[in-house]
Amino acid sequence: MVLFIFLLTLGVGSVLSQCPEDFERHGTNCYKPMFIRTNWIEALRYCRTIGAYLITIKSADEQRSVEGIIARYHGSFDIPRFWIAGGDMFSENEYHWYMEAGNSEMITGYTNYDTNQPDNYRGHEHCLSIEFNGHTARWNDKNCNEVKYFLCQAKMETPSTVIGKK
Ligand SMILES: [Ca+2]
Repeated sequence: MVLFIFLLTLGVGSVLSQCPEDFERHGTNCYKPMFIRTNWIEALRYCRTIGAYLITIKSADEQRSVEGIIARYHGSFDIPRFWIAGGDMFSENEYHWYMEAGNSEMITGYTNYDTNQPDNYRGHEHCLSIEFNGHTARWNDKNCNEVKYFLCQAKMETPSTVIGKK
């Protein structure tokens, strides 16, 4: 009986596990393109206000997912440049991902920098962006005050958080 309930819970859980409303699922990630342009810190804040975070790209799979979304909406972005959650504003050339408030981690794994980037051009580039060229969206450090589009990312809602909402 206990095993039966356990299996039932797992079954219900996998059905309920889903992305937040308005987010599209790619693997275990949830993404939402934002059709507004802001500076980097406002993009970071905006995603947090909707319970998400500015996108991180931690694997080639995630890079492909993000490129796929951007490619699909390509015509909707007059300037297809987007902020991602990486920055080295606190220590030059030590890039971190800034996700939830108070939660950051050093970028030590996957990267996809454009040729000769990051270059900290004129000493004023501390926020990471991706620039879509029609096929790929490689990374470049840019001035954090520039305005760019962005995407928010959210975690899939696990069975326990879904049940917890009832
Ligand atoms: Ca640069």
